[in-house]
Amino acid sequence: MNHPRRYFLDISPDTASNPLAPYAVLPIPYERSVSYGTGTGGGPAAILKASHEVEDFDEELNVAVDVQAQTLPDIKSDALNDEQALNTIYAAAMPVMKAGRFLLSLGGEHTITAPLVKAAHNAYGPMSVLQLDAHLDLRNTYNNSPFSHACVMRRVREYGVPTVHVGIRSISIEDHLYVTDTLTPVFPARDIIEMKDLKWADNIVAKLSDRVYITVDIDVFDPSLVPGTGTPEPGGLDWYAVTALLRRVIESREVVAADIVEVAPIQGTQVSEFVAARLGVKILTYHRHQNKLSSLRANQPSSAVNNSCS
Ligand SMILES: [Mn+2]
Repeated sequence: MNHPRRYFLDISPDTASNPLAPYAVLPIPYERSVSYGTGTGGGPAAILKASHEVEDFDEELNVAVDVQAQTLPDIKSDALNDEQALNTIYAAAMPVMKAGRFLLSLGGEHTITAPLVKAAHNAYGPMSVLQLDAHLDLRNTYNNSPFSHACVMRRVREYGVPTVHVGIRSISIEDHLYVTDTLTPVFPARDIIEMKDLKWADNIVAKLSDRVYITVDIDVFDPSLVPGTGTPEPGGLDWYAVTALLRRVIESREVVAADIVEVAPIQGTQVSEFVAARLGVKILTYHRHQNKLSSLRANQPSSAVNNSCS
């Protein structure tokens, strides 16, 4: 494919290439252990393209979307073995995190989260990982590989990083025994959907340490909203549940980095990559306004908007 390089958000090329911007976006088109549908390698480019269609105003917070984000070069790993590829991801993430910049990584399959969490943990210190996903990904190996997307959270836990799992609705016996043995917190999608208020989100936040890395497998959403993913599962969360949780977490914890993975574009529809792009923008916008989130409510004029319009 010979299209020009795309940036995250429809912003000036100067900002999108500024290595001092407070936010950085890392496209990681890594696809090798997919076990069912294919196409996650095309996820990052599709998300970048879709991000140009996201409006410059946040309808929930009533603020301009004025996130200064540098888009880093794609991680190219086709010529590398699994271990080398993951080391390359680690090496790209580390300087961004060492500089204290917020890194949003775009996958690619879920495997990429392991080196990203390792870098965050080494750069920032103790933290927990919040996983939004249909699946636990806690198997020790899958298809004879420890690098499978189905094992990524097991690898993360081997770094000594505790994990909290949300939106889960597809569990292997091995996953089940592991979370039971280790008392790992799991919040099934069914329980969240049946809750009448946002107490479920508070229960999740309570399980997180002060510092948090967020990984969003796009299959946390119901496949009626996001059909373009490798292993779709019925019974997923909707847009408002996912964004309410992310808002609550970013408001009350130090979120240092995030990723959105497993987007597998389907020809003829853009909804999957657009949801991912919109979610990425939401995460960055929540983070940019984290100190004011509790006071920013929908349908109230905010000083940020008034200033930008005056
Ligand atoms: Mn999944």
